[in-house]
Amino acid sequence: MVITEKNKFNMKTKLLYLENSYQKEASAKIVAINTETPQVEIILDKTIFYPQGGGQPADTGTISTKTGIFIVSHVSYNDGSILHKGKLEGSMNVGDEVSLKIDWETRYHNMMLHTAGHILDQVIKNVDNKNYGVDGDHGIGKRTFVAFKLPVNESLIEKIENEANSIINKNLKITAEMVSEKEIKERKIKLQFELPKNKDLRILGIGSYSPMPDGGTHLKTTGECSKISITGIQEKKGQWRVNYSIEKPNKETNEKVKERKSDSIDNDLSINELKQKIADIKSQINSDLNENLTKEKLRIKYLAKKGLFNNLAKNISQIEVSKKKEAGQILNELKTEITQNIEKSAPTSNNSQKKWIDLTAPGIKPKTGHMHPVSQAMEEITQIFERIGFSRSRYPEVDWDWYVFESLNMPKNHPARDEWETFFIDAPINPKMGKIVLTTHTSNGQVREMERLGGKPPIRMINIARCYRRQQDTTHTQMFHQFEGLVIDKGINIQHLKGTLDYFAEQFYGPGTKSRIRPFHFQFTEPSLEVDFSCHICHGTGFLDEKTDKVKKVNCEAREAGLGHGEAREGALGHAPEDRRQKCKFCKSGWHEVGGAGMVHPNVLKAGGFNPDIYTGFAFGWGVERTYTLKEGLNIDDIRLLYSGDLKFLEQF
Ligand code: FA5
Repeated sequence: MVITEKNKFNMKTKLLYLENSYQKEASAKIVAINTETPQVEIILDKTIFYPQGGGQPADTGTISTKTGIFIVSHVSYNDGSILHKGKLEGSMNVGDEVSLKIDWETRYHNMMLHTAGHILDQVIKNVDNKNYGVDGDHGIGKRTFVAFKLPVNESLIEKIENEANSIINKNLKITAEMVSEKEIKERKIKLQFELPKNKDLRILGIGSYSPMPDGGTHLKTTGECSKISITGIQEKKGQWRVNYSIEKPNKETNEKVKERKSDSIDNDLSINELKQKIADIKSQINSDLNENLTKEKLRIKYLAKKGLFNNLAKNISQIEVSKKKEAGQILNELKTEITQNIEKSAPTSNNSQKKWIDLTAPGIKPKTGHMHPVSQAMEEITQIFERIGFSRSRYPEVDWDWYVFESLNMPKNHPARDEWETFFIDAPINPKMGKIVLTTHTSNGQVREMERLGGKPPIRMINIARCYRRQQDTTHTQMFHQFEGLVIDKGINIQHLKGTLDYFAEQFYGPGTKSRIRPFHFQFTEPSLEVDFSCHICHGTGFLDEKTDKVKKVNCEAREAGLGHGEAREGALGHAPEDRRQKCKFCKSGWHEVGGAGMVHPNVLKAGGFNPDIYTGFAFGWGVERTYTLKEGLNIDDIRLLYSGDLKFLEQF
């Protein structure tokens, strides 16, 4: 319909800003448009644009469709219809669904000024029990004022300001509602104005102050308003105007306002406002369906975590308690409707949304990962042992006390158990197997492997698994890995063990690396040994100097002659080594300890069903992390780094 001087007052516009002053965006339909006038005029079925009046300036903003954008520069109220005036870029027609957006910053500032005017009205009315005759006139513009019929004495300015600002600090609730003449009487509402007869009225309440009629937009609480100052009192057009301003928001005032807001009272949302918002969403989804938006786009816009539905559903906390059930129902209905609409929407995007592909552009190389260094080490260890006939087994990392301790010749309450700082599982105790524990070592696999083979050798097992102990420092982690070797057959002796250790040393650390065994004690091996490997930096000498090669040679000869390590070094150099030579910081002694070993104890063989008079065996168990970090060139001085999840560290391997 074309807008004419005659008809422009007949088209009624729904005033959304009266229901919710905080609505910044909405959708609506064009009812009439006039492109003949110097400024294009548009009338909508509903609007969030506030028209000039009641002392509050008109909103500005945009009205847009896919085909055009209308820059709103002025809005006026004409007996129920709202006329938006502005500049149209592109085209728009009657019936078009449009999106409305107001300039929120300007509106919010106007809302603050307008609310400040009402606060001043209340204060001045009560300031000295004198009736100043509220004029009801407010102005926001070059001068912002509230008008009275009688002069307000300038000596009262400070008092008025203090009172007004204390209302702000009290953070009182501000309400606006439509009431009929009858309701006003029934609820005994005392108004500051005479009521126009036979007409519903919008009244504004600030805390418990008596309400006043008002058609403007308002803050939800007085606490949102910045500090008020009176800038002068003047007589104009037969009124007495109290001019005022509000403090420009700055960092400090913003903080104060935020504080007041955060401990503020609930901001109520009426069920009608909720219904209006629901209607807006429905009309938006209809127009999106017409646009053939893809399912995915619709889903993101409406149903995603931050989508329109969830944003709206969050408001349910603001609904008055008695209406909550109804609100829940209509929100559920909305969700079902949105879901159904998305289901029947277009499966893919339409052609206009297809993107060009540049076939000549260089490809993007996908990032490839690699195995964790500890997994790489386990792989390498497995292969080294497989080459000499071992096969890999896997045994539980959560196991019975029997396999972890008791079958390994460690009866209950044996003090040797204390060396393994054990994590226990809170579970019923089995009469034979005992408690359940997180395995402290891979030795739990020894008796299990023997049981698996039912007393029939040969056994050449390599068991690599996770272990757990209550330990944490640069060389210990609560979870770590061990690899356990077990060989059982007729005639197995300690030379087989030493040969296997030397073989592994050369294979894993490189040619020339030696193994060393030292007497030790484990309950499950006899004899028991600790195993060391020679340091690749000082070649087993413990010192870094030019004589390293000589020292190495003499040490080897001395070892062959049965001399101790220190004795050989001193003998070779003829003086105390600490005097002149620099100690190897990596090993400090020429050797690195990696784990334990020994000949399987007869009691363990028995526990596994092997006759110790016929069979013998050796076993060893070392930490994977420790064995790995000693490799040449790695220089890892804190094994916890391996489990830090730090990609910068891990990507180096
Ligand atoms: C044992 O665990 C014996 N079961 C080894 C064994 C097996 C001896 C077979 C005889 C026969 P020990 O507690 O010393 O021994 O641990 C062996 C190795 O596991 C240590 O030398 C170390 O390399 C590694 N290790 C132990 N605790 C941790 C830990 N918390 N973090 C990282 N590595 C560890």
